Amino acid sequence: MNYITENPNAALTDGMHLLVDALKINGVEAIYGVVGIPVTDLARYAQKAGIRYIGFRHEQSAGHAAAISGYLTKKPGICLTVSAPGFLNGLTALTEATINGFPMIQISGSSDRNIIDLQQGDYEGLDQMNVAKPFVKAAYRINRPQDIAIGVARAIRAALSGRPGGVYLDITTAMLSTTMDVHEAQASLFTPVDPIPVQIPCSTAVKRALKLLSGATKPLVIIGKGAAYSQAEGQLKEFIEKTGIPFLPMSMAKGVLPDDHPQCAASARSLVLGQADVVMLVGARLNWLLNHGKGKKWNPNAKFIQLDVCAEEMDSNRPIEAPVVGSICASLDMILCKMEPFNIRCGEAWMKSINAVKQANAEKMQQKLNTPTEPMNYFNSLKAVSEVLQDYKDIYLVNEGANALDNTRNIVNMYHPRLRLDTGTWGVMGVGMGYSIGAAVTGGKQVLAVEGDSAFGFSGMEIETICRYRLPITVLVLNNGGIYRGDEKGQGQNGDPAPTMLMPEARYDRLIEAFGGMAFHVTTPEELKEALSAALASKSPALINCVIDPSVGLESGHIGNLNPHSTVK
Ligand code: ADP
Ligand code: TZD
Ligand code: MG
Repeated sequence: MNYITENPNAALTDGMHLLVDALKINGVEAIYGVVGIPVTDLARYAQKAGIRYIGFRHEQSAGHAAAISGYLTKKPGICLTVSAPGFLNGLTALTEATINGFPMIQISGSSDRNIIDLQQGDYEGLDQMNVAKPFVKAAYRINRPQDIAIGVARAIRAALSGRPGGVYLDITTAMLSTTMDVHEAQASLFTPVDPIPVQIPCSTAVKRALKLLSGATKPLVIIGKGAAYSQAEGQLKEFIEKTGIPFLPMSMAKGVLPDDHPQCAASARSLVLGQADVVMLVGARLNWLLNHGKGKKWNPNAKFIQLDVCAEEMDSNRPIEAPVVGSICASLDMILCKMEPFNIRCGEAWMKSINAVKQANAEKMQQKLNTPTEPMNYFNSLKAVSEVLQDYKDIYLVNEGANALDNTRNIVNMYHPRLRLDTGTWGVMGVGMGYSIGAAVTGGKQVLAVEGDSAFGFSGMEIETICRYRLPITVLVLNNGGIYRGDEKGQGQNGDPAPTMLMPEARYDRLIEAFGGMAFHVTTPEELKEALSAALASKSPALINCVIDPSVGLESGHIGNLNPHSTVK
């Protein structure tokens, strides 16, 4: 229902109503935001028009919810913010969406341009569009209601086409209240045709890649979250199984093919990176997460094939011998279609050596998982989690922290695509509750968020949002009393706690009690299993405070090598 069908006798509409109509005809189903001047009525009208409005406690979480909904649906997630401070709070999430390649649009009200441009001191005045520009894929401002349809279409195209990303859409207070003829306004609306144009790769590039792969003795496929986003799991399964090549999933690509697939080399990561002679990257960048494709972790003679929609990604960190620029699904389709004469088949010896390492590492891991400790450590607690999750293989797993992140990634297997949602390319804390809410609202499945106690604190107030909307989200706080660990002594003279310390006895479970959710406090794997089973079975908001030994975390988790430890103590 648009403004005209709802108000058949109206002669005029205004920017606020027309914007809602434009979002509606473009298929927007949910808006994540925080209201205030000048967008409160906009949210009300959107709700009235049948768009779900999810109101948050902080714009950053609303932005993360929008970003993850973009990742899950291939439609831009929408975040709504007020001027200046609200806009800035949302901008971190919008920037992160851009870095991660998630389609998202932040729509922000903005104050009077005349006052802002002369710097005369308006209420929440800021030159928002120009502030946003360096951080986002595109930034636009709509000054007149007759430009709304075009403005929204441009934002959608920019968010979705090529490498997806974050778009800032500035809507001025004056524009929102400007009226125009209702029939002209409705006639201006449209939906962009083919906003994600398929990019077909060049067949010469595909043949070059296949030739390189056919000469490999130790081939490896690395699957990244670009492949997960593209929903390329069907083609990837066919390619991997036809060729017998081992694969390594990047963190959020876990589950594109199941972690227990016989060709999954995740638990032989060092071996495959150190020895592979031809590496095929499918929607994964050679950034810090892959040591930029060079250095002691990599076979120095490895040659690279890269499937990516973004041409300038090629050679970004090291030479790419066979770039295949195109949409991942289209590129894999062409590879599958042209591969027969190249006779690509992974040799048995390579898979055998991988399997030997996988088995040895699995045994080492089993030993750690099965060793009881008091208090619990990351291994025996996450073993309990992974056992309970055997009955919940189809739920979202949101994950952030340092040790809480790395250990969960290593211990908890994923079996389906796009269910593991984590700190992503930036390694940012604070995505937890926003991603959980966005996934629950968008995907209609329940969510388990495994959170470090520090990580949880960045968005913890959103448990009120979770309870208010009665979302099926269980938050598991792995509480070791600090950032990395919780047993450090402060070095000051005044008895202040160490920089890494949080409150050792903090009872995060009591927070959710304030909002009527289910609360658990657990200190043993048995209690954890029982609490997690009850929480997940309830399909309602729950928080488990899980006490972890404060002394067992590693500084910076698994990326301590990036920490510039002082040489002078
Ligand atoms: P990971 O962190 O999992 O390694 P990255 O975010 O670094 O993954 O890389 C994802 C890559 O996927 C980006 O370079 C992006 O351009 C690419 N990508 C995203 N969507 C598509 C698509 N539909 N087709 C091709 N490439 C894509
Ligand atoms: N701020 C932001 C926005 N992102 C960050 N990554 C950090 C700060 C620094 N940081 C990390 O890189 S991990 C982490 C911080 C603060 C928290 C680690 O503590 P945790 O997890 O309790 O979440 P563990 O299990 O104690 O390691
Ligand atoms: Mg911690």
